[in-house]
Amino acid sequence: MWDDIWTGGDIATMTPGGPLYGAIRGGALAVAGGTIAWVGKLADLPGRPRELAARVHDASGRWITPGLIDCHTHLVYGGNRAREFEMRLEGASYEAIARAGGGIVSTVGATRAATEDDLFAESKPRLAALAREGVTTIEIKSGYGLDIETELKQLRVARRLGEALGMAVRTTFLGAHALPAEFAGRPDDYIDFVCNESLPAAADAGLTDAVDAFCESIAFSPAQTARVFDRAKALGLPVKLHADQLSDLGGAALAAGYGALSADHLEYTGASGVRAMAEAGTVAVLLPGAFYTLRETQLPPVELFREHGVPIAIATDSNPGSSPVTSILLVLNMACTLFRMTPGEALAGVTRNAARALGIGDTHGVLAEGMAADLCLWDITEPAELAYRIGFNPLVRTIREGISAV
Ligand code: DI6
Ligand code: FE
Repeated sequence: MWDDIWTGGDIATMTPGGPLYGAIRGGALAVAGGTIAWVGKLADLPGRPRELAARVHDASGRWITPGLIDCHTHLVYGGNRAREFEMRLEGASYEAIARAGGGIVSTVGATRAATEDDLFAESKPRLAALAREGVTTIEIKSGYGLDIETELKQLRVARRLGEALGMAVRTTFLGAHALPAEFAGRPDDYIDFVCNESLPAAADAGLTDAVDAFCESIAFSPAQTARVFDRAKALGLPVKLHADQLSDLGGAALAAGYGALSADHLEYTGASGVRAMAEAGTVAVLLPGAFYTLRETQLPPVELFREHGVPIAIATDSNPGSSPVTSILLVLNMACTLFRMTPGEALAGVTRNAARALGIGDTHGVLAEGMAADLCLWDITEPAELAYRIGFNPLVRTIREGISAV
């Protein structure tokens, strides 16, 4: 006997290799103990729904997709940068703003100053906004603390938020995000601190599922990034990387060399980086919200990723500076409009491939027997509607691990 069965709807299973979206018209999906027990055509059910499950739900005229996965965010931070946005539009340069104490440094200040409860309260509406659009799993990075106490505070808040809103949260330690003022002019000393103190502290506390770094001329060099990755590997933690966002420092290839789960941004990644990612099975995480906000013109090499079979995920990059985005549906649209991805690729980018980017592809991201019963029910006539509309939310309900969430 199953717990629940959904009948009468269409199902975008997102399993690869078959029809577009892995679509099953007139499908049925059964859940037992929080995992998917059966999925297929209603006509092929091994009996009558009422005899097979304790509860039968009619999904008629609607589509069921996997719960959406936002695999790259900096969602937990203090304050905001709206005033800075205004200043830039009034003509102030990024450098002038930074000199006046703005930019990422101001977010570090506000995040350090916030109590744990304040940080939780400030961040919760952002996570709730994503939940209302069908996000059931989210990755949240540290990186606005840069000292041990605040990095751990961010990660604890991320975990608490997941419990409060019934979402799966994967935490990523991003100590190597920016150089804190107390290490001004001493980036290698700061990397020592990350490797020997803050990263081990996060790992010891059991607060981090992966390790990330910002490899860029305005952040950390490939050599410094490699030191952080060596330490992560020694601690048994998987890595991912902010790579080639503003220039090609070879970040994608560096990440691939460490067997990274993902390399993210990638606007400036060249052919050798793409090949290295293909060989390593590293997922390309594209972030159209940052591309849009920064008015970037260099497009990521989407066609090369396709040619080499590199899985493409997309995410909000939700952060106060370069991507103040809390809409996964808007990101689907941006991926299509700005990056010329297809709606099918975009949906795979927030389901199957996003799961792989988090190392949970064996249990999440597709609707198949044995996978987590994380589902969204949408009032749409075809899956492409999710990416096609702008500013419209057709979510009817979300189920996480078989239980009603939104
Ligand atoms: N890349 C970015 O664009 C953001 N962080 C990162 O690693 C910027 C974050 C910020 O401006 O607060
Ligand atoms: Fe980011």
